[in-house]
Amino acid sequence: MSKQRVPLVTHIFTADPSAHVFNDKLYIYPSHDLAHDGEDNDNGDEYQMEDYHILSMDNLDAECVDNGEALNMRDVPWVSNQMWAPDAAYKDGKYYLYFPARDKDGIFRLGVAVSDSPVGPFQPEPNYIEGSFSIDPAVLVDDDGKAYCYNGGLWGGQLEKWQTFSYIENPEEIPADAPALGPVFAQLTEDMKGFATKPQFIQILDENGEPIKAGDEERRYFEGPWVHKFNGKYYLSYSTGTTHYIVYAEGDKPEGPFTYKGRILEPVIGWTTHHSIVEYHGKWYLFYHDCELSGGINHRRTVKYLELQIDEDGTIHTVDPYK
Ligand code: FUB
Repeated sequence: MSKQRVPLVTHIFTADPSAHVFNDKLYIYPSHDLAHDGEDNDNGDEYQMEDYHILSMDNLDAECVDNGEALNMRDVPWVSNQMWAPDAAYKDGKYYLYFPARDKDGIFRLGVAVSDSPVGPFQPEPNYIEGSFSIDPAVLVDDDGKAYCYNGGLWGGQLEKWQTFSYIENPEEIPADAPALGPVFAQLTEDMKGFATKPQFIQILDENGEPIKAGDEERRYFEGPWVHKFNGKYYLSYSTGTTHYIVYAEGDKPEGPFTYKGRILEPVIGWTTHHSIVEYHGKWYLFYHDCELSGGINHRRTVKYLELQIDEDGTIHTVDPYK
């Protein structure tokens, strides 16, 4: 029976799935949603996650296995709370888990932890990645072995506070007709544990080559970047946040610029939408989450997947998650 569009696991709540194929198996690196008594707010205070559980599937028909706790915030010296959406990468025999969390000053940073196994346990580096800020790391290891980190999120993800690359506690709102912010791009060092280049903002352009504007909420970047390669081109996909779409843009280089192409996923049940795109046995899959199982509780999400249709020219067909 197809497991498409149904929760991959139901014994814990999982979100923000970053899917990868390692050794011909599928590994999913999700956030682990926990109960929260407070109100939902624009700061994301309801997302109080403390650890990561890696999911795996021998193939798409196999059971999805929870491999247990792979990293807990109590073991990461620089973290105070909120371990949000992670990603993972493999290089030279080691697996790297990248994760955002608040440091002891309440500022979101990116951390890295290392393991010999794709499911951990992961050994965290003692400090966050120097020069990192904001949330939602996604790492692409390119065909030439160079690795790139994409990241950033508005509102609770604090990206507006870093618009000058220095921390501003109370930044001015970005005018609707000004270029939108982010995402952030940096090349990783050879050892995968630091930034080799200064973080820079990626440009996302419209069909006329003009930057997408901050007020263009159906197309502007909000959070949750992902980059996949298809026929030699780079495809940056992301959440539009307030309008709840997953959209994508196409580029010739890993650092962009990227030109907006269209919508991948219509809104899911729940406020957030967050995805990854992976090729497995010659087909393309979208991993995503929604709040159907919890009846719409925003911080109680479950990870699902569905097959994507991608044309030869890279065009991705829009999917309605419930049709
Ligand atoms: O899971 C916490 C946050 O919600 C993630 O970092 C965002 O992408 C959104 O899904």
